[in-house]
Amino acid sequence: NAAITRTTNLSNVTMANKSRKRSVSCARCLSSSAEDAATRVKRVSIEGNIAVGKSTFARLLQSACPDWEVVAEPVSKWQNIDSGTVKGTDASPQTTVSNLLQMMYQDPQRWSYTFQTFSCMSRLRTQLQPPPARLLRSERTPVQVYERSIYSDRYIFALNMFELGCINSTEWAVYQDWHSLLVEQFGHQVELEGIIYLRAPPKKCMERLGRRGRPEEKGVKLDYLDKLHVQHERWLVEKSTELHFEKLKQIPVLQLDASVEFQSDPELQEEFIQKMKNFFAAL
Ligand code: UDP
Ligand code: D5M
Ligand code: MG
Repeated sequence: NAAITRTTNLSNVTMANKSRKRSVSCARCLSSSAEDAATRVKRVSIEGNIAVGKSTFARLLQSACPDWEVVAEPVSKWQNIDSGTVKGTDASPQTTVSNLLQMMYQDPQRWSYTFQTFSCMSRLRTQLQPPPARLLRSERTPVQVYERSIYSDRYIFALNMFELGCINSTEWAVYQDWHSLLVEQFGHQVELEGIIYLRAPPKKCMERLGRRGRPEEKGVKLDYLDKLHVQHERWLVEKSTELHFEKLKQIPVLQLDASVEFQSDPELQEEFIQKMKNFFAAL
């Protein structure tokens, strides 16, 4: 059932890689021999609704091939923000830890904008990390796979928060201004060569969300997953979301049907991995 949607041709990809080379070398401070190696590393993100199975799929990829490196979503950072020291009852200082993920779900009007700033900064930080030496030494097609990206932050979550009224029009204008500036300034370092879209009906995601039982997500309703599903479809399938970055408009998208129980099915896993190999080889 999976279909490959290719929205760019290979010559575009080659040209983009050449133009990427110079900025990769200077911004990541690599030697000229490492420069070629870094340029060869492809970067893709796994996108999809909450609990569709991205982390499960990412673990599968990580164990399938030593030339692939998976970068997990920094959820634990959002759950544990060191918000400074306060005086304890015995006058000794105590560290307070905030759970911004929980705060956002409990009071979206108050915390959505703050969450978007922190989520985007933490993803940017990971997208700016140079590839590990193991990938630079690889003889084959080395790939870095990110669980979501600074692009889904904006074109899925922040946009949805704005449409729901949890981010007001002033916050949305400010958000878009600094997001565009960051993407433009960091240029090729934050570009992706491909996107893997794990797709499943929102009801299936709801079922998996319940099974996972993350405490902060207890109040998440099917209606919220429906809305996020529509955002994914607009961006990655219908291509009707207004995008602000040329490269992103051209990006190849591999769509995988994640409604099947791939976690416990070795044959399905093998099928997915073969599709990954073909997709990566064509980037
Ligand atoms: N899961 C499942 N079958 C699958 C894939 C995932 O039951 O084929 C479960 C998985 O064990 C977890 C939940 O669905 O309990 C959500 O998966 P994951 O955390 O990977 O989703 P993500 O939010 O990262 O997309
Ligand atoms: O996503 C992890 C959790 O974090 C899930 O509850 C969705 C939430 N999330 C991730 N990114 C964002 C942004 N940018 N805004 C709001 N909420 C976000 P999971 O799909 O479980 O891996
Ligand atoms: Mg996950």
